[in-house]
Amino acid sequence: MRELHDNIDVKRGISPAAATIDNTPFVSQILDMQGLSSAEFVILCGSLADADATFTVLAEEGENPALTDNTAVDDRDLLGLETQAGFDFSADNKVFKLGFRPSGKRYKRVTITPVNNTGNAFVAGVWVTRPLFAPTRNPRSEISRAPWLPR
Ligand SMILES: [Ca+2]
Ligand SMILES: [Ca+2]
Repeated sequence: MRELHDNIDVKRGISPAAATIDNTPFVSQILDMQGLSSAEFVILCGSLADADATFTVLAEEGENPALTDNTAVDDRDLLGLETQAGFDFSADNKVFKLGFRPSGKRYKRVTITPVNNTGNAFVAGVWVTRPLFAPTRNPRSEISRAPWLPR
């Protein structure tokens, strides 16, 4: 099965929401990498109205489900760099991606932090993951509850 559909699982990253008009960070849902061979965080920009704002991307990980033990993901465990996934005010309607390799740390999170933003900024995100087992279900994989996987 080489098609994408049965080989990926998608999860909420950053839901579409009212515009952010200050420098409040966009914080993703925490991804659980158990049962996944890799994951990609996809950032979708809507309109970015500010004239000089920049948006930096930070990837963090840990062993605690709430990431109370968060540390920055080592660049070696990323596919592409956080700087390549970052953007500025001119990135209206553009899409960016940042890949995660299995690093030994189970939980992942992406934070997008605006600087100099006072205009309306719309930013959303999705986790696109590759489970160890296919086919995956739609809309949500039940892989993590599969009885043959370690708890
Ligand atoms: Ca813009
Ligand atoms: Ca500004």
